[in-house]
Amino acid sequence: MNVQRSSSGSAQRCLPAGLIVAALAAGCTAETQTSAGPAVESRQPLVTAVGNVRSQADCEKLLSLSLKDTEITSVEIVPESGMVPEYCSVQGGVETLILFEIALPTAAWNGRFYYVGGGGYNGNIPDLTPALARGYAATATDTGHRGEHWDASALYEDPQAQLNYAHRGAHLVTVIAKQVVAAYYDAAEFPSYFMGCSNGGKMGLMAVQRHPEDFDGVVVGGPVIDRTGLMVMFDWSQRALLDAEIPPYKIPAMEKATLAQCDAIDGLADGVIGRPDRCDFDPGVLLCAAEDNAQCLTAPQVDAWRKILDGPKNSAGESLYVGYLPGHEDDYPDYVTGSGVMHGYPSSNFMYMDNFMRWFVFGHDYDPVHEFDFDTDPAALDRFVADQDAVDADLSEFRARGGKLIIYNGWADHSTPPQRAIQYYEEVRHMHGAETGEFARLFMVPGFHHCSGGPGPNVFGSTGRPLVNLNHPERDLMGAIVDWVEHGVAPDRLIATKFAGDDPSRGVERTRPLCHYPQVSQYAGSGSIDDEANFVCASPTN
Ligand SMILES: [Ca+2]
Repeated sequence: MNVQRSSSGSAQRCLPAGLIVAALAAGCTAETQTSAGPAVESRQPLVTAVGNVRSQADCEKLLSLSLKDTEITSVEIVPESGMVPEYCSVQGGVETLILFEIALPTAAWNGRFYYVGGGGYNGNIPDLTPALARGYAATATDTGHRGEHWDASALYEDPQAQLNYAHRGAHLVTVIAKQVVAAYYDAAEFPSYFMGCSNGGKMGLMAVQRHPEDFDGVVVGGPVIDRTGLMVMFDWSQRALLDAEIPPYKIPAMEKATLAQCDAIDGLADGVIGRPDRCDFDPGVLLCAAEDNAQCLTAPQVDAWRKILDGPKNSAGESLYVGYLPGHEDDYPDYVTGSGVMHGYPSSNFMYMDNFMRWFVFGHDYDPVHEFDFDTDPAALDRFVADQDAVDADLSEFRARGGKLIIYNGWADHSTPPQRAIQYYEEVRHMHGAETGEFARLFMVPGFHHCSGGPGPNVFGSTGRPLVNLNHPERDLMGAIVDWVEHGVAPDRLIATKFAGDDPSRGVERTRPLCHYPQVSQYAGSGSIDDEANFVCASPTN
């Protein structure tokens, strides 16, 4: 949809006639939705309160909707619980197998639609709570198959299921869900949003590249941009660890070594590595001088870590994909090194790679860690590029429709490598030129792991994070994308919060700005380094 904007950038969008029973403020806007956590200032209210209470009968009426290739199998009113308002839950399937839930707040709808992206190989319907708590009518799908997030076995030798998983399932459900939202609220038009991380980030990129009409605003986190290349990279790191597993008890020494060398490069020795891309770290600094112990790495372990940082190469030394950046290796056991026994299995990178290689590419009996040939076997993945990779940098159609895209990636992401997100954004900038920032912006997050956690300020409304500061235009990604789409205010910076012990109830420990790439956050020279107000976003000086 197109959203009208005034030249001053203030909100001009009104909800469809008949929806607005109670407008709580002048014009079309009302009070910002109440959110849990520390109180914060809000630059301007974003969420329009809609006072039209829908009844049980309105919910049940949806059972009789006639929708293309779609059956609605059940509806029920789910009572209010904590931050989640009462809603009408609609369950069903497209083409009988692409299962979905659509959640429709009965009284607290903010007038917007939100597709919640799913992680891994999806296979189950993601939790809609984060969307409901923000006031959205929301939907999500299992993308057409059932299974644990790491399990791709249901996709074996089934091109249609693979296509549904890649992007078709989410698109079909988006189309259907919008029709259900329109019927339930009697709303002709409403803005549509997407947010997801990891595979959910891929789904967001798939949408802007292949179904640019689906969403007005898309938030993409830690995206699996090209699954084929990433799986080769994951295989490479597991191969590297095959005869040199790195046990969890050595991880603190690795973290200490990278912090010692890389922390201050960003201008502040503050325990957070802001420019890992500027740190020329060599694992050789940890080579054991004498006996192997927890504070050092054996020569094979040093070699394995070098390979993990370098990324996959063929025998001619040609790079096949980026590697990881140094810093904040505390998540290595989860993502890269696993338990450190059984050759490092099972890290999540191993699980996703092993499932892809077996169930998409080579068959059940294939052992990718032992058998993959980095000279000849990458070509075997080429047949999956067209459907499974989201690498198209031409976003012209999405841009022309007025769509806005926010991408974020942790600088300390050890699943989807930060350098790949930068490469993709640079490709988009190359395609769209100096005006790229008018519709697509990238935010790199210091000390942030894959989609969540990490020693840096790590709460800014991303997928799977504590539900605080909801809909705030600078502290909540959904607030930021709405501000951009509906108010024309592009996010120059976001504000990320580090809570003590990563527990919002224990209070704020530090706030920092996240800057619109290629700008970086720089300390202004005075005041607390734990207060974002004392930082500026500026072009990098090194
Ligand atoms: Ca630092």
